[in-house]
Amino acid sequence: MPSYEHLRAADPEIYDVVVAERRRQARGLELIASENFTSPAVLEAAGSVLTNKYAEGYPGRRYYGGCEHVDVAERLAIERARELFGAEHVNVQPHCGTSANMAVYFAVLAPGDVLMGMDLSSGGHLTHGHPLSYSGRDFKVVSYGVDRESERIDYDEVERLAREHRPKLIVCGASAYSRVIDFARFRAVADAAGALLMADVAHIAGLVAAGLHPSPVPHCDFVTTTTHKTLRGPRGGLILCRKEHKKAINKALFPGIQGGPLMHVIAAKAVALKEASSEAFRRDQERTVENARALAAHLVERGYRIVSGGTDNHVFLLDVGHAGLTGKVAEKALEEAGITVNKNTIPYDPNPPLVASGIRIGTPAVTTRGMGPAEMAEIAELIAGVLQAPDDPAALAAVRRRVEALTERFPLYPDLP
Ligand code: DSN
Repeated sequence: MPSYEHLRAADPEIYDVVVAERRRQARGLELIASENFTSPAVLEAAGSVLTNKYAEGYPGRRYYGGCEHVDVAERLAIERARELFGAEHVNVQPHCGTSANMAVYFAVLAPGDVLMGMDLSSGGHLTHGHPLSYSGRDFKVVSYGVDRESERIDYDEVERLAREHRPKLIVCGASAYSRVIDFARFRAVADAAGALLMADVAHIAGLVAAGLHPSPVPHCDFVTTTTHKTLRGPRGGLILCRKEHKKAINKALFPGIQGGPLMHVIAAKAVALKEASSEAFRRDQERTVENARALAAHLVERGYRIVSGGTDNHVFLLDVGHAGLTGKVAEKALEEAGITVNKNTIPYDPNPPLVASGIRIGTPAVTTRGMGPAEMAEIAELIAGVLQAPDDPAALAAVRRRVEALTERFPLYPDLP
């Protein structure tokens, strides 16, 4: 593990930031559904000398000399991702999920083409066609949401929209949706509309790798993901695709939208992908889902409303509007008590995104720390304690003390300063 002694000597201010953030992570309850804690091995690869190397191009076809070692890292990352997900082709260079999605769009769409994706306010993502993102600016966007009653994707409605608007590309996948996504049904919709199909599995990639969520790979032309959420790798992205799209994808990413790949991050992705093929990882993903179900059920027992009534995966939305609060107030009060979540719109939310009526809760990070069913009962009690008294500093301080006692029992990176 790095000791940070050089950083401490050279730049005490940044050293202090790193130490303070490490302490925040260790002493708080991390319930942001898109965050996780990488292994020490991933941290070491990401902090290695590979950061010094320029390697524009792809393994064996670089624009720089001296790439013989980073080529090995990139080939290992590609091979491991191909095997883990059963994909025909993998590009491991996207710096993030947004650039992975951009590469797919730029590979197959021209400005003005019709792109169909899930509405952000129903659980989709900015890059699935939101007007503030490049995806909503360059393409003609048709959005689908969830059914008002069931709060689940209405596949008949998706098919109706697709037949009517004939998108060139349909995007499925979400950042705040707690139910299984039926990729086979999306394929049928895409075929009926003559569209290509892309799944963005950034949130559920770890579950897919562990066989706990149906894989999109057999059904989709493209699959994109980030590597740092349930997959528990470094911050970054991946693109999986059918082999006929290999050339277009590689070209769209580099030189299309990115320059030099982050070789230290690609090496760390390789490490994470190796870890993700282990039985221990599979078991952790299973526990992540069990914990999410248990936490949601405990909150329901306490009278809270969960969007769609529960969860099949690692995440759920708690309707705090139902408890007379806003997401903004709930997020802030929970943060003061040492519990980190993010405010999130719920389907058909009357509030704007910066206020929102929900909070998004996820269990990947607490599960990585080793927490299980008993801790989920306690966390539900702590969340309820905050939501019942969001303006009471004494109540929040009391919860914070309990959060610190709980997290002390599950040490995080004990070897780091
Ligand atoms: N920021 C990611 C998330 O929290 O889901 C999406 O980009």
